[in-house]
Amino acid sequence: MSHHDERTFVMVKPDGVQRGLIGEIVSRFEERGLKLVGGKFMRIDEELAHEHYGEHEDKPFFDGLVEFITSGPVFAMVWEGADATRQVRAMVGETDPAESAPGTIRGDFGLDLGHNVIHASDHEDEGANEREIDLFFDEDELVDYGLDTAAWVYEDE
Ligand code: IDP
Repeated sequence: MSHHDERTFVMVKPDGVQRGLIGEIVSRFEERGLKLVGGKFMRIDEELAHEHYGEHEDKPFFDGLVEFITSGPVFAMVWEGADATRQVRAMVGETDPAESAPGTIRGDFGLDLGHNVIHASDHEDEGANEREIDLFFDEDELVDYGLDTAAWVYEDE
């Protein structure tokens, strides 16, 4: 089952929480066949925001991004499945909702680059998924269990 166990980090941002999109977003990943292994409703503090978005420190939008991501609660999650990081990014869409195809989460629920509803680990940034999971979750917050539907989602489970 080893190639079905890739994990990726996903977070409904403060705009997504306020707009009541947690359930819709969780449903999409469940329906795809991914397995939820961690979830946390939380508020991001200044320090965590700087760590999470450290790569954008020198960008003009950085201060606004930190202010936004700390402005209200987020719903952080870890999802597991075959090729999970790349598949989740495909479901999320482009960074800019205006460039995102209908059917993607940002393409269906967003119009504005600064309020793009969801974060998901970048599959093109090697190890970003594991780094982000470690930043947001302790090992004992990730739940190890079997999902009975896996035998139907995967041909070779
Ligand atoms: P990603 O979230 O699709 O991985 P990143 O390039 O890592 O995109 O940017 C992180 C977040 O910073 C984006 O999701 C978006 O909310 C915000 N952001 C990126 N570029 C801009 C910009 O040019 N103006 C305002 N906000 C931006």
